[in-house]
Amino acid sequence: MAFELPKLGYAYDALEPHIDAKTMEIHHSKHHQGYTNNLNNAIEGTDLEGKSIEDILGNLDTSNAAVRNNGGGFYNHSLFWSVINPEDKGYLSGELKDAIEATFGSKEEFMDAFSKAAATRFGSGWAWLCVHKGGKLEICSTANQDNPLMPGIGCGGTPILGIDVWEHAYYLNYQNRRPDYIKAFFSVLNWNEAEKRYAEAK
Ligand code: MN3
Repeated sequence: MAFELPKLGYAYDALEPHIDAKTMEIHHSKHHQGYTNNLNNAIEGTDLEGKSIEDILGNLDTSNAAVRNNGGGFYNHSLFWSVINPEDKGYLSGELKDAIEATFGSKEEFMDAFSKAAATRFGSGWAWLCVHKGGKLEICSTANQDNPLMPGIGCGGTPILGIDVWEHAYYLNYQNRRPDYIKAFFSVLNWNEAEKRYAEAK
């Protein structure tokens, strides 16, 4: 069973004005579709075929560039679409609120630290909020399409929030103004999804 591009569950223009429809359309239908196709090609006929993406990334041979880049790209974007889902966004509450306040002091201090990780990732990559077994939170960032699930990349745990800081994620609307795009991300962030992922992963 090959991997399939996940449906967004909302329209390409649903995040306007924070993330524009053209960026969403190209990002989902071209970039994410490309990672999906290339991942399927990379695992076809190998012993990775039929495994879950979490299993593939968690046991990744990081010297396998095709699976590393495209498996990461497939997983990272699937997570990204879900955490910017504009339906039923909710607000920071419950166990995740408690954990964020215990780790970072406040929601605002968490947002500052996460924004800094996203802004200072040189070149293309992602910033993440991860949860370790037991519930401990950590912010980190990864290069390219690397992911905290991958072994030995210095950023562990299960990602529950992620922001794509590749230029293709924001350049049409924000050009070089990555900090403005990071602010926009928080305007569309789906806290209910983060809370759900926290509860499942902790
Ligand atoms: Mn992207």
